[in-house]
Amino acid sequence: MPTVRDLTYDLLRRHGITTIFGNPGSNELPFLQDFPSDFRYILALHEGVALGIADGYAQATGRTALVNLHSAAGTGNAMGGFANAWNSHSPLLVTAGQQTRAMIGIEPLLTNLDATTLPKPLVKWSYEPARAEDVPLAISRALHLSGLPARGPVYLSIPYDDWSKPADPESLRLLERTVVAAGALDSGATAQLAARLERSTNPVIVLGPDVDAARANGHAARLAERLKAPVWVAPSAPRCPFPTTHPSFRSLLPAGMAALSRLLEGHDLMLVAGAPVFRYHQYDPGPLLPPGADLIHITCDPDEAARAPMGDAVVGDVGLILAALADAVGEAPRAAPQPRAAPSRAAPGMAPLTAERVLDLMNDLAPRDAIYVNESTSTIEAMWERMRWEKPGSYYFGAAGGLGFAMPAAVGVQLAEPDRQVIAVIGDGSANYAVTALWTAAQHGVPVVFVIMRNGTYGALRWFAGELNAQGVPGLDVPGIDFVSIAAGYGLDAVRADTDKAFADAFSGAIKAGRPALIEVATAWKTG
Ligand code: TZD
Ligand code: CA
Repeated sequence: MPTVRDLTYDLLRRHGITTIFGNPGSNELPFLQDFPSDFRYILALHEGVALGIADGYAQATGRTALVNLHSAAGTGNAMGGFANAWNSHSPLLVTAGQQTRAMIGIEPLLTNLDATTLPKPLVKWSYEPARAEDVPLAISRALHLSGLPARGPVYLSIPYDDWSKPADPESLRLLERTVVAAGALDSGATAQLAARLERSTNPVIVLGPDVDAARANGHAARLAERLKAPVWVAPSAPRCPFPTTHPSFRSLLPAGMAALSRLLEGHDLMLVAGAPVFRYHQYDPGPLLPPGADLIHITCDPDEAARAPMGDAVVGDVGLILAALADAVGEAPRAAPQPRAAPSRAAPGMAPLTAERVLDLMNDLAPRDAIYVNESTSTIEAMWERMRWEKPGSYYFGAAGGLGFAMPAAVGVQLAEPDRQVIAVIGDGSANYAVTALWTAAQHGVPVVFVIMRNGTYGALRWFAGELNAQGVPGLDVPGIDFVSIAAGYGLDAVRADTDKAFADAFSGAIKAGRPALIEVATAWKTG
């Protein structure tokens, strides 16, 4: 009879999982001992980084990724990552080692006290098996559940003495199971929805991250072409759901109610797919919809549908529904929307360069299918205005706004997408939350190019302080950090490049070299 541990590795293989992201402790050693040669362990030096790398990997592959954390302290270190993963519907199985069952009751060192409460409310399921024999079923359930819609992180706490116990022979049936999610509309419902779109005289399409997650960007483009509708990206976007070079593409919607409704005034129907309606940020009270407008919401997430304060919702497979609508809807009897004005180009200048100039240079010099993982918070609009993102999976940002996402996620995305160049665009504030991701990139030769935009300040917070009219706030500047030394210390090629030519040379050189690299560039605050 296999042990609980043997059966667990077989279950993981069965689900195509042979990579484990983690940071180990004593409670996890019995699971990791005699590590199978067909698995690889990606060590992160902090649990937030382990979770972030796994999040990037899960989003880019579209498959559940396994993260192994150490008890309560390790889970706590990863909580910011749970927030991002929860909001991006990232399929993650997070396991945490628990103390041995014989001692849990007396709370020895490294007990995960009330373990299942700890990650709530940022997981779909949180569980500690009642018996060792229940571990394989829990692993199987967690793997299926994380990957079923709406996807998301699940959490298992596993006492370390469970791994060596014999598995229940009946658990072998778990190896044979498949679970399939359906989620298309029937033809009648599709026709009804299509008719509603056809009746609209001025529809607008708003797309969110789950369109990109479903790799349905092409279906969305086909639908936009049939409907002759402009396409906006839902606010606070963590992914890019539509080619930014498509003539229907507009831009990122503002993250305030009044501003969003004002911008879409004149439209009588909003079709929103793959996003919550809406992930606002600043409080900007006003109407939820433009006057006279209706809203139809297509989402994979029942909770997103239920909590929306306006419109009608359809819960199902975003990709299948968009594809069916694109097939069903007749060609609209109006002219296609004019393409937006070509993105402006920033003038070359003296150091410090504007952030816009740095972005233009990256756009010019990076491969056309490069992937951008962003945590440069004051330049988000500038990126959406000018970057060329055409293929699915071209852009990632922390979905809960929790910093410490992008440096690790860039490593995970690059591991998942070895044939595309990953570029991490990171602010000099954000770069400090999960900087040890650099070490994992160096150790595994993951050739991300990290670009640190050094404007010396928490730029987005300075902007927000202005919005809130909050004067005299302390703690908004971050002077005196040498990212070149830090990156070199972790084993990367690292260089400071403050002029136009120095940046262009360093950036092109780093891409050509195919090794993990960091470029620090001084940028002007305020840009524009
Ligand atoms: N801590 C965490 C974990 N997440 C956060 N979002 C913040 C703090 C607050 N915060 C923001 O929302 S943006 C920001 C902070 C501190 C400034 C980031 O500065 P940066 O980028 O240098 O990375 P910019 O371009 O200068 O804004
Ligand atoms: Ca900054």
